[in-house]
Amino acid sequence: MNISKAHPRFLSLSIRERLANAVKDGIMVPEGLIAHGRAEAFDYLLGEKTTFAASKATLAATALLLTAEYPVLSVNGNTAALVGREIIRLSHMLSAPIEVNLFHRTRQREHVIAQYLKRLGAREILGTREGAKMTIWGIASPRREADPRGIGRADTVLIPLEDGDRAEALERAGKRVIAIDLNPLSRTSQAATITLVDNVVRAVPGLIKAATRVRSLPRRKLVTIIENFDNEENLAITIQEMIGYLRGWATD
Ligand code: PTJ
Repeated sequence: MNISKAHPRFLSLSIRERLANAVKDGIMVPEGLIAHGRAEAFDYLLGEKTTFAASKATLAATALLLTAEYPVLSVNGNTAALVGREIIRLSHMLSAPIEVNLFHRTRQREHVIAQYLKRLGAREILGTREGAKMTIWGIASPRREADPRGIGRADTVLIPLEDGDRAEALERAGKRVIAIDLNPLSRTSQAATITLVDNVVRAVPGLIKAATRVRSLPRRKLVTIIENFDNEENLAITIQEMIGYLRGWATD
């Protein structure tokens, strides 16, 4: 469909179109459309913008990624479809491998997503069935399969659009977890070390921008940024931001 750029919901409509095509191409599962719809509702409650709390989390997450010994970027169908290009750029900036990790895991989808990301410029994609030989215990889905060269040995993992099981299990395995999830109430958001309550289409470009800005800072400054961040407190601020936004509508 040809969506007019003049349409007030152009961005949202074109993202939906991109996702519908990603389902046709086998990158995304139809369930991913439902997940996206729910996230859109949360995005509305934030005014569809990156809030103060999300910016703070983005900075702390960037500091965590830059100081990590072995950061890994995990990618599922929705993430590949929405920000495949940006994830590759971030992976180059951080020298961090990309690993495909799917809830609705099939060999075919792993392959389709890996090929898609390679066409966009990724050098190597970990986590395809031959590589995902390790098990992360405590995950009740095929997300438990991990690549020993990637998430298996990572000390820090970026997990956009996840389910709570894996966030909790990765934390239990001693890894630091950065989540991107528009739902501040989700188990993922609550379990992560740092949660970016932001749309992934803004959050990943935000990480790239922040990394460009702070990557030359001395390590101790980056560590101070991390130490000054409290995820629980930041999620509470996010909920206050939602309430404040709604109050604005109620009183206008
Ligand atoms: O590609 P697969 O097989 O790994 O499947 C991907 C989905 C997303 C279907 C799967 O991981 C799933 O079912 O996830 P959940 O449990 O629905 O959780 C996804 C979370 O991501 C929800 O809390 C959504 O609010 C959030 N989310 C979805 N789209 C976005 C988002 N958060 C930020 N930006 C989005 N665009």
